[in-house]
Amino acid sequence: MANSQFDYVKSFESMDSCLPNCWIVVRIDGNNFHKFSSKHNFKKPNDDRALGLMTRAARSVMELFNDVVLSYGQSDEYSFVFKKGTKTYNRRSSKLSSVVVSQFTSSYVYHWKEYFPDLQLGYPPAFDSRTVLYPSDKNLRDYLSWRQADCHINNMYNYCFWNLVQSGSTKHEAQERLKGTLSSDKNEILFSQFGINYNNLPQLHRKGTVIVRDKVTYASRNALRKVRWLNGPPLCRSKAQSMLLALNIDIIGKQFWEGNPHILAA
Ligand code: DGT
Ligand code: MG
Ligand code: MG
Ligand code: MG
Ligand code: MG
Repeated sequence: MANSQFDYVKSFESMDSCLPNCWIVVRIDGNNFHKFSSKHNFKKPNDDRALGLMTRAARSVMELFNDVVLSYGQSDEYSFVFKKGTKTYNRRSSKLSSVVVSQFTSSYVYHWKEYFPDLQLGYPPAFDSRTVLYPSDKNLRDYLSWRQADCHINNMYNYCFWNLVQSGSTKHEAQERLKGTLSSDKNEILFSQFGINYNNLPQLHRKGTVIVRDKVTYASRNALRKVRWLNGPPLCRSKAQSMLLALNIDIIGKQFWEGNPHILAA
């Protein structure tokens, strides 16, 4: 029924193409994961199975979209960075964010059993999604730094909070104890009360996870040791399938970016 009397309704759809020449970031975040993590007895403050499943789902997104040059995840969120010049879906914001979050969510459910073999999924989880544009490399790096700093701040708070609770404080008392404390105070609580040296806690918890593609040259040999190949070791897959690396390293400092200049050059 081409050119029918109904065609005009198409014009009500709004154009939502992302501005050219900007980094496109799609961030997904678990919807009410406070409840979801509690219902599935996630380990506190970090459940490595849950974090592993998040990274598995992020890998699916990067396998679907070759133009995602980097992704960064922590807690119940992942950010996907599309290269500045991507033409995927004509840069339509709603199409990008909806397909990313849909692929992520279905993968999360699809792979659940591999990460929680003894626990049935209690109900279908949902994730929200948004698209944000960053016009400069500095803006993009600051965005990623913001997310990694958030990971650090929450992680430190949560380690203190749950150690206080596990050692007999009520949640209210733990909250009161931590109110107004600085990072140095929390370090001290962890060390003197619980014998925990914050800097020795797993990098996965302190830094979150950054996923990059092959071609990666390493900022340091140190970083190389922390590499986890997500889809098999290099050189044994066809070139068509890109190799994805998961790293639990600092992305705030310049070392990561200077060691991997191709990411911002994308
Ligand atoms: P939202 O995003 O506004 O729908 O609400 P939530 O509840 O998802 O809140 P959000 O995203 O700010 O915080 C993430 C929640 O997920 C927080 O309650 C802690 C929980 N969570 C995430 N990862 C873990 C984990 O590894 N272990 C545990 N126990 N909880 C986790
Ligand atoms: Mg959430
Ligand atoms: Mg929230
Ligand atoms: Mg969150
Ligand atoms: Mg269609």
